[in-house]
Amino acid sequence: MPRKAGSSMDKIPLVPAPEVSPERADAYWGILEVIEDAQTIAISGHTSPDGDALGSTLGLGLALRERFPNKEITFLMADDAPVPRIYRFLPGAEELVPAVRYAEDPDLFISVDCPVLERLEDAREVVQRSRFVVSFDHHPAREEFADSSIRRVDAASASVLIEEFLSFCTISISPDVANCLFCGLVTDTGRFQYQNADPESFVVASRLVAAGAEPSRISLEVYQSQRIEYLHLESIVMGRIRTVVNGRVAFSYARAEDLEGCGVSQDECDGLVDIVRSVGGVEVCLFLKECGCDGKVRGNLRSKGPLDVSGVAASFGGGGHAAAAGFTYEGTIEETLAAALPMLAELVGADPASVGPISVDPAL
Ligand SMILES: [Mn+2]
Repeated sequence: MPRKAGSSMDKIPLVPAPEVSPERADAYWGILEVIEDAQTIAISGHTSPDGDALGSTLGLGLALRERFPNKEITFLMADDAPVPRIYRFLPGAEELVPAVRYAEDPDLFISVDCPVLERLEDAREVVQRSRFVVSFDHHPAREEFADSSIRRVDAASASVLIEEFLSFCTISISPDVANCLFCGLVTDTGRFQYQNADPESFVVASRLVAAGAEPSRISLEVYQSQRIEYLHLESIVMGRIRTVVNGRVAFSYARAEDLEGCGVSQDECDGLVDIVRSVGGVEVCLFLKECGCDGKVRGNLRSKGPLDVSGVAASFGGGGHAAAAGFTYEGTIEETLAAALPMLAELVGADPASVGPISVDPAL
C-alpha cells in the first residue's frame, strides 16, 4: 500500500538518536567544525561504486547541501564511468561527476566507504589537492590516509556511520537523504540477510524509514529491475557453478566474451556472486569476472558462516570484510581458480591438494 506523503514525518521516530562515545563525539564535533569552515567540499566513495559507496556519497552530500546551502558541495565518482544502472534512481545521482573532470582544489575532501587511498582511483588527485581530508568507513584498514577518520568495522555499512554523524550533529535527514542511506544499508547487508545485519542495522533502518526512506521502492529499483540481458548472463553463470571439497566451496565465472555476448556491462555484475553463494551446504564461494582486454580477473569472495575470507583476498592484494571481500588477479580465469581454490579449501579446513586440476568451460 502506498504510504501517505509526510505521514511518518509527523510522528516522533520510534528509535531515539544514537548514543556516541566521548571520543567519537569529539571526532564528530571536529568534523562538523571542518565542514563549517570549508567553502568547497568534494565527496567520493571507492572505485567500482556499489550501493553503499554511492548511497553514502549522495546521502551525506545532499544532507550537507540542505544544511549549508551556500557551500559548493560536489558529488564525485572515483572512476570515469557511468553510474551503475540500478543506482541511477538515487536522488542526486544525476549530479555525480567523475573525479577526472573535477578541476577544483577543495577545502575539504570526504571519503566514504573506502579503506585505502588506492581505491579512490582518480579521486586520489583531488585528495592531494584538498586542504583537509575526512574519511567515514567500515572496512578494516592498516593505516589511515585521512586527517580525520571515522572507522568502525562493526558498522554494517558506511551509511550507518553517516546516519550516526548526521543524527549526532542534528543535521536533518530528508526523505531523499534517507533513501540514499537506506540503499547503502540494504545493499551492504544483502537485504538484511548477511552476517552484518546486526541490531544496529535494524535500528538505523527504522530511523531512516521514519525519516522517509521507502524500502519497497529501493527494492524494486535495485533488485527487481534487471535487464533481460543480465538475467541471461546470470543463467550462464548459474549453469557453470561447480563445487569442490565435498560441496563446501563453490565457484563460477563470467568471461569478457560472455558479457559482450549477452550485452552486459562490467558494472552490472555485482550481484552474480550471490548466485554462487546461494548453493546449499557451501561455506565459502568465489565468483570471477574477466575485466576485459587488460588480462585481469576480478574475484569476489563470500563466506556464508563464521569463516573469514578477507585473508584470502588480502593475499592477492585485495581486501574487504570477513564475509565479503574482493581482489584483482593478473592472469586468466583458469590461473585465478588454480591460485584461489586451494586457499579456500585450506580455509574450510581441507587439504588444499584435494582441489585437483580444474577445467573450465569456454566462453559461450
Ligand atoms: Mn560499504
